[in-house]
Amino acid sequence: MDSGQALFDKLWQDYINRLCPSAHKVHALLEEGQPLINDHIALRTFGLPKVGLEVLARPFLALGYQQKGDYTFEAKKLNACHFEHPDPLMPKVFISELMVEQCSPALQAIVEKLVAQVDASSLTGSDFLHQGRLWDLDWATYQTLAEESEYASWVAAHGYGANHFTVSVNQLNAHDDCLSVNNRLRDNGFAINESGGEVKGDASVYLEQSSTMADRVPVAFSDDTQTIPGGFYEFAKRYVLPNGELYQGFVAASADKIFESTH
Ligand code: OOG
Ligand code: NI
Repeated sequence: MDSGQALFDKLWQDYINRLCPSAHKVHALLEEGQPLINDHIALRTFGLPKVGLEVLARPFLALGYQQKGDYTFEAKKLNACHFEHPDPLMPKVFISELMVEQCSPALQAIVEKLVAQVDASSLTGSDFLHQGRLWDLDWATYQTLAEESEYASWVAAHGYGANHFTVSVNQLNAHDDCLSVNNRLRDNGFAINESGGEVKGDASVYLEQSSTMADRVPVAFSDDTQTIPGGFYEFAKRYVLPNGELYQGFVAASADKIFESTH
Protein backbone atom coordinates (compact mmCIF):
# COMPACT_ATOMS: atom_id res chain seq x y z
CA MET A 1 0.00 0.00 0.00
CA ASP A 2 1.03 3.61 -0.56
CA SER A 3 2.77 5.60 2.16
CA GLY A 4 0.73 8.41 3.68
CA GLN A 5 2.49 10.99 1.50
CA ALA A 6 1.90 8.95 -1.67
CA LEU A 7 -1.78 8.46 -0.85
CA PHE A 8 -2.34 12.19 -0.23
CA ASP A 9 -0.46 13.02 -3.45
CA LYS A 10 -2.81 10.74 -5.41
CA LEU A 11 -5.87 12.14 -3.67
CA TRP A 12 -4.64 15.64 -4.55
CA GLN A 13 -4.06 14.78 -8.23
CA ASP A 14 -7.53 13.25 -8.53
CA TYR A 15 -9.09 16.22 -6.73
CA ILE A 16 -7.50 18.85 -9.00
CA ASN A 17 -7.99 16.83 -12.21
CA ARG A 18 -11.55 15.74 -11.67
CA LEU A 19 -13.33 17.53 -8.81
CA CYS A 20 -11.79 20.95 -8.17
CA PRO A 21 -9.64 22.34 -11.01
CA SER A 22 -9.74 25.82 -9.42
CA ALA A 23 -7.67 24.50 -6.48
CA HIS A 24 -4.52 25.59 -8.37
CA LYS A 25 -5.79 29.16 -8.35
CA VAL A 26 -6.62 28.99 -4.61
CA HIS A 27 -3.05 27.85 -3.99
CA ALA A 28 -1.57 30.59 -6.15
CA LEU A 29 -3.60 33.22 -4.27
CA LEU A 30 -2.72 32.00 -0.76
CA GLU A 31 0.76 30.50 -1.07
CA GLU A 32 2.80 33.76 -1.11
CA GLY A 33 6.15 31.94 -1.09
CA GLN A 34 5.49 29.36 1.61
CA PRO A 35 3.86 25.94 0.99
CA LEU A 36 0.32 25.49 2.31
CA ILE A 37 -0.42 23.06 5.14
CA ASN A 38 -3.54 20.90 4.88
CA ASP A 39 -5.68 20.87 8.01
CA HIS A 40 -7.84 18.02 6.72
CA ILE A 41 -9.43 16.36 3.73
CA ALA A 42 -12.98 14.98 3.53
CA LEU A 43 -14.43 11.86 1.91
CA ARG A 44 -18.07 10.85 1.39
CA THR A 45 -19.78 7.49 0.92
CA PHE A 46 -22.98 5.49 1.27
CA GLY A 47 -23.56 3.92 4.68
CA LEU A 48 -23.96 0.33 3.43
CA PRO A 49 -21.69 -2.41 4.81
CA LYS A 50 -19.78 -2.95 1.55
CA VAL A 51 -18.71 0.69 1.12
CA GLY A 52 -19.44 2.39 4.46
CA LEU A 53 -17.35 4.79 6.52
CA GLU A 54 -15.42 1.90 8.06
CA VAL A 55 -14.34 0.66 4.64
CA LEU A 56 -13.00 4.10 3.68
CA ALA A 57 -11.32 4.41 7.08
CA ARG A 58 -9.42 1.12 6.72
CA PRO A 59 -6.49 2.41 4.62
CA PHE A 60 -6.05 5.36 6.99
CA LEU A 61 -6.05 3.11 10.07
CA ALA A 62 -3.39 1.01 8.31
CA LEU A 63 -1.28 4.18 8.02
CA GLY A 64 -1.52 4.73 11.78
CA TYR A 65 -4.51 7.06 11.87
CA GLN A 66 -6.76 6.84 14.94
CA GLN A 67 -10.50 7.40 15.13
CA LYS A 68 -11.40 10.50 17.17
CA GLY A 69 -14.70 12.43 17.14
CA ASP A 70 -18.03 11.26 15.74
CA TYR A 71 -20.83 13.47 14.48
CA THR A 72 -24.47 13.05 13.43
CA PHE A 73 -26.41 15.25 11.01
CA GLU A 74 -30.04 14.26 11.49
CA ALA A 75 -31.72 16.39 8.84
CA LYS A 76 -29.20 15.40 6.15
CA LYS A 77 -29.23 11.75 7.38
CA LEU A 78 -25.45 11.69 7.66
CA ASN A 79 -23.05 10.17 10.10
CA ALA A 80 -19.34 11.12 10.28
CA CYS A 81 -16.08 10.49 12.10
CA HIS A 82 -12.72 12.19 12.01
CA PHE A 83 -9.32 10.54 12.17
CA GLU A 84 -6.00 11.91 13.34
CA HIS A 85 -2.43 10.74 12.81
CA PRO A 86 0.17 10.89 15.61
CA ASP A 87 2.32 12.96 13.20
CA PRO A 88 0.70 16.42 13.44
CA LEU A 89 1.83 17.27 9.90
CA MET A 90 -0.42 14.55 8.45
CA PRO A 91 -3.83 16.04 7.56
CA LYS A 92 -6.84 14.98 9.60
CA VAL A 93 -9.40 12.92 7.64
CA PHE A 94 -13.15 13.58 7.92
CA ILE A 95 -15.29 10.72 6.56
CA SER A 96 -19.07 10.90 6.30
CA GLU A 97 -21.69 8.41 5.13
CA LEU A 98 -25.36 8.61 4.15
CA MET A 99 -27.58 6.67 6.56
CA VAL A 100 -29.24 4.90 3.64
CA GLU A 101 -31.68 2.94 5.81
CA GLN A 102 -33.28 6.24 6.92
CA CYS A 103 -33.96 7.30 3.32
CA SER A 104 -37.01 6.54 1.16
CA PRO A 105 -37.46 3.00 -0.19
CA ALA A 106 -36.92 4.40 -3.70
CA LEU A 107 -33.55 5.93 -2.78
CA GLN A 108 -32.52 2.78 -0.92
CA ALA A 109 -33.30 0.65 -3.98
CA ILE A 110 -31.25 2.91 -6.29
CA VAL A 111 -28.25 3.08 -3.96
CA GLU A 112 -28.29 -0.68 -3.31
CA LYS A 113 -28.20 -1.29 -7.08
CA LEU A 114 -25.23 1.04 -7.50
CA VAL A 115 -23.31 -0.55 -4.67
CA ALA A 116 -24.13 -4.07 -5.93
CA GLN A 117 -22.03 -3.23 -9.02
CA VAL A 118 -18.89 -2.81 -6.88
CA ASP A 119 -16.48 -5.71 -6.85
CA ALA A 120 -15.51 -6.06 -3.16
CA SER A 121 -11.92 -6.90 -4.22
CA SER A 122 -11.58 -3.38 -5.63
CA LEU A 123 -11.99 -2.02 -2.09
CA THR A 124 -8.80 -3.51 -0.69
CA GLY A 125 -5.67 -1.36 -0.54
CA SER A 126 -6.06 2.40 -0.88
CA ASP A 127 -6.36 3.05 -4.63
CA PHE A 128 -10.15 2.98 -4.63
CA LEU A 129 -10.12 6.14 -2.49
CA HIS A 130 -9.25 8.19 -5.60
CA GLN A 131 -10.81 6.09 -8.36
CA GLY A 132 -14.08 7.94 -8.73
CA ARG A 133 -17.32 6.14 -9.52
CA LEU A 134 -17.27 2.34 -9.24
CA TRP A 135 -20.75 1.95 -10.85
CA ASP A 136 -22.71 3.02 -13.93
CA LEU A 137 -25.10 5.91 -13.43
CA ASP A 138 -27.46 7.65 -15.85
CA TRP A 139 -28.45 11.30 -15.72
CA ALA A 140 -32.11 10.67 -14.80
CA THR A 141 -31.12 8.54 -11.79
CA TYR A 142 -28.73 11.28 -10.66
CA GLN A 143 -31.60 13.77 -10.78
CA THR A 144 -33.94 11.45 -8.86
CA LEU A 145 -31.35 11.09 -6.08
CA ALA A 146 -30.72 14.86 -6.02
CA GLU A 147 -34.39 15.56 -5.34
CA GLU A 148 -34.17 13.64 -2.06
CA SER A 149 -30.52 14.02 -1.03
CA GLU A 150 -27.95 16.31 -2.65
CA TYR A 151 -25.31 14.25 -0.80
CA ALA A 152 -26.56 10.98 -2.31
CA SER A 153 -26.44 12.45 -5.81
CA TRP A 154 -22.91 13.77 -5.24
CA VAL A 155 -21.57 10.38 -4.12
CA ALA A 156 -23.44 8.58 -6.92
CA ALA A 157 -22.00 10.90 -9.59
CA HIS A 158 -18.41 11.31 -8.39
CA GLY A 159 -17.76 8.14 -6.38
CA TYR A 160 -14.53 8.13 -4.36
CA GLY A 161 -12.12 11.02 -4.13
CA ALA A 162 -11.37 13.95 -1.83
CA ASN A 163 -14.41 16.19 -1.71
CA HIS A 164 -12.22 18.99 -0.36
CA PHE A 165 -8.79 19.88 0.86
CA THR A 166 -8.53 22.45 3.66
CA VAL A 167 -5.92 25.17 4.09
CA SER A 168 -4.72 25.68 7.66
CA VAL A 169 -5.28 29.43 8.13
CA ASN A 170 -3.08 29.37 11.28
CA GLN A 171 -0.05 28.92 9.00
CA LEU A 172 -0.75 31.85 6.67
CA ASN A 173 1.32 35.02 7.12
CA ALA A 174 -0.88 37.24 4.96
CA HIS A 175 -4.24 36.27 6.52
CA ASP A 176 -5.23 36.24 10.15
CA ASP A 177 -8.68 34.69 9.80
CA CYS A 178 -11.21 33.14 7.43
CA LEU A 179 -12.87 36.48 6.69
CA SER A 180 -9.60 37.83 5.29
CA VAL A 181 -9.14 34.66 3.15
CA ASN A 182 -12.73 34.95 1.90
CA ASN A 183 -12.18 38.56 0.82
CA ARG A 184 -9.00 37.65 -1.08
CA LEU A 185 -10.83 34.85 -2.90
CA ARG A 186 -13.96 36.88 -3.58
CA ASP A 187 -11.84 39.68 -5.08
CA ASN A 188 -10.51 37.03 -7.46
CA GLY A 189 -13.87 35.76 -8.65
CA PHE A 190 -14.57 32.91 -6.23
CA ALA A 191 -18.04 32.34 -4.75
CA ILE A 192 -17.97 31.73 -0.98
CA ASN A 193 -20.45 29.39 0.76
CA GLU A 194 -22.72 31.78 2.69
CA SER A 195 -24.95 29.12 4.26
CA GLY A 196 -25.00 29.78 8.01
CA GLY A 197 -22.88 32.91 7.38
CA GLU A 198 -19.66 33.18 5.40
CA VAL A 199 -17.61 32.17 8.47
CA LYS A 200 -18.84 29.19 10.50
CA GLY A 201 -17.81 28.94 14.16
CA ASP A 202 -15.50 31.23 16.13
CA ALA A 203 -13.06 31.22 19.06
CA SER A 204 -15.85 30.12 21.44
CA VAL A 205 -15.95 26.68 19.69
CA TYR A 206 -12.17 26.79 19.00
CA LEU A 207 -12.67 26.42 15.24
CA GLU A 208 -13.48 28.90 12.49
CA GLN A 209 -14.19 27.62 8.95
CA SER A 210 -15.20 28.86 5.52
CA SER A 211 -15.27 27.37 2.03
CA THR A 212 -15.65 28.14 -1.64
CA MET A 213 -18.72 26.95 -3.49
CA ALA A 214 -17.86 23.76 -5.40
CA ASP A 215 -16.45 24.03 -8.92
CA ARG A 216 -18.88 22.98 -11.62
CA VAL A 217 -17.29 20.07 -13.47
CA PRO A 218 -18.28 17.86 -16.42
CA VAL A 219 -19.27 14.31 -15.46
CA ALA A 220 -19.75 11.53 -18.04
CA PHE A 221 -22.98 9.77 -17.08
CA SER A 222 -23.74 6.54 -18.93
CA ASP A 223 -26.02 8.37 -21.36
CA ASP A 224 -24.86 11.97 -21.39
CA THR A 225 -22.20 14.38 -20.10
CA GLN A 226 -23.54 17.02 -17.72
CA THR A 227 -21.92 19.76 -15.66
CA ILE A 228 -22.58 19.46 -11.90
CA PRO A 229 -21.02 20.60 -8.58
CA GLY A 230 -17.70 18.84 -7.87
CA GLY A 231 -15.23 19.63 -5.07
CA PHE A 232 -14.55 22.80 -3.11
CA TYR A 233 -11.77 24.35 -1.02
CA GLU A 234 -12.08 24.90 2.72
CA PHE A 235 -10.20 27.17 5.16
CA ALA A 236 -9.88 26.42 8.88
CA LYS A 237 -8.44 28.39 11.78
CA ARG A 238 -7.98 26.49 15.04
CA TYR A 239 -7.83 28.09 18.48
CA VAL A 240 -5.89 27.10 21.60
CA LEU A 241 -7.84 25.20 24.28
CA PRO A 242 -7.59 26.12 27.98
CA ASN A 243 -5.08 23.24 28.33
CA GLY A 244 -2.73 25.02 25.90
CA GLU A 245 -3.24 22.60 22.99
CA LEU A 246 -4.73 23.50 19.64
CA TYR A 247 -8.29 22.17 19.24
CA GLN A 248 -8.25 19.25 16.77
CA GLY A 249 -11.93 18.32 16.52
CA PHE A 250 -14.75 19.41 14.25
CA VAL A 251 -17.94 21.33 15.08
CA ALA A 252 -21.14 19.62 13.94
CA ALA A 253 -23.16 22.85 13.53
CA SER A 254 -20.46 24.26 11.25
CA ALA A 255 -19.90 21.01 9.35
CA ASP A 256 -23.64 20.87 8.64
CA LYS A 257 -23.24 24.10 6.61
CA ILE A 258 -19.91 23.15 4.99
CA PHE A 259 -21.70 20.14 3.43
CA GLU A 260 -23.81 22.66 1.51
CA SER A 261 -20.78 23.85 -0.46
CA THR A 262 -21.78 21.31 -3.13
CA HIS A 263 -25.35 22.62 -3.47
C1 OOG B 1 -17.86 17.48 4.79
C2 OOG B 1 -18.43 18.70 5.47
C3 OOG B 1 -17.87 18.93 6.87
C4 OOG B 1 -15.90 20.13 8.02
O1 OOG B 1 -14.72 20.47 7.96
O2 OOG B 1 -16.63 20.43 8.99
C5 OOG B 1 -16.46 19.37 6.88
C6 OOG B 1 -18.32 17.30 3.37
O3 OOG B 1 -18.79 18.26 2.76
O4 OOG B 1 -18.20 16.18 2.88
O5 OOG B 1 -15.71 19.19 5.98
NI1 NI C 1 -13.94 20.09 6.02
